[in-house]
Amino acid sequence: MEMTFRWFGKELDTIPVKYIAQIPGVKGVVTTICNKKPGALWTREEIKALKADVSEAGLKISGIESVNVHDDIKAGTGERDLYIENYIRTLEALGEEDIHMVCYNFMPVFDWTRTDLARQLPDGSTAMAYEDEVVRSTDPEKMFDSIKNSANGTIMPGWEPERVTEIRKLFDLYENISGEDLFNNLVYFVTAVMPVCNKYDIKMAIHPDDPAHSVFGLPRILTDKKRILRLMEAVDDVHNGVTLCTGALGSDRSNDIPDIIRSLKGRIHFAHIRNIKYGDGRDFREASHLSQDGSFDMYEIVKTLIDTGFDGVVRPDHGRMIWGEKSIPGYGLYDRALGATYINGLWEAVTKGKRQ
Ligand code: CS2
Ligand code: MN
Repeated sequence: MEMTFRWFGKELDTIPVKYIAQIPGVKGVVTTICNKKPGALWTREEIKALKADVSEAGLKISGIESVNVHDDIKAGTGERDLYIENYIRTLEALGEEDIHMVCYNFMPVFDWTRTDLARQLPDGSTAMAYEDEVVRSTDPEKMFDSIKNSANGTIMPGWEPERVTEIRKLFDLYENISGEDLFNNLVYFVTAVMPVCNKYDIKMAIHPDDPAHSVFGLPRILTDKKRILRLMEAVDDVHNGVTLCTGALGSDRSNDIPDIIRSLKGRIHFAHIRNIKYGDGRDFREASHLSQDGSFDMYEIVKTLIDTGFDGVVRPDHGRMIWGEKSIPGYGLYDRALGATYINGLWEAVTKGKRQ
């Protein structure tokens, strides 16, 4: 596996990329061109500049997270072919620049959703949390304000303040779109990008919906084993793969993550490894990566990845905010670095244990 760290680029991220190079075992970053709107074309010059920023620190780009998909593609409007064409040309530019893994999601309107970006924990750290009742009773436009006010002065990807003006329009766009429509639009998109992915050996890695159920009445389709496998079978090509995000999938406590890993053998190209702690009903909060701090058995998750021959890109996912750090919520340096070290430790132990 290739241990990496997510980096939002020098303009957006609070963390200098050279600090990432100091985390034991981290050889690459997954990154993106910040401020690129979904649907916009990425040029080779821009990708080259991003590569130069990363290689200056002695690191490589292990993959892109994310090339975001325009809502016209998700909703399947008459404009979608135009945006798909841009996506294909972007993949072509990435392939030419020797980048071979692209993470994306197919969630309508919003990326991940949390109701609290800085829940206070007893040890003085803070973590992001999700309360279903808050989502059910909050107008999405209001969520923008609360996110802006608790984002430590940073911009939360997906919750850029200017997006609030398009929210009404976006909700209208999905008014008559069922989960089945969304799935068909996803298959249409994936089918369209497969030729360029095959040409350049680019592994597409769809991120599951986070949380793994519908929010604000919008359809959500990548939530469990059955639905993910349906996508794998609909476009049965190794380049149509998955980002195994333990926290996103695990937000539905009926999801058995090791079982999902086994069923996706060969199709997991990227793993987001993190832990969450369940509350009542659908509620949860994020936790440190350690098994003992959350609801998942991290040893079993790592072991199942290794047992099934997973050899892709790994990164720690959201961390807590500790040691007084102020950063993009979920994306501080310290707790994620501890997470990377812990995952590396599990990996070494499982790998050596198997040899004995
Ligand atoms: C990430 C997602 O922060 C997160 O929860 O795992 O935002 C992820 O980058 C996107 O859904 C992928 O497009
Ligand atoms: Mn994730």
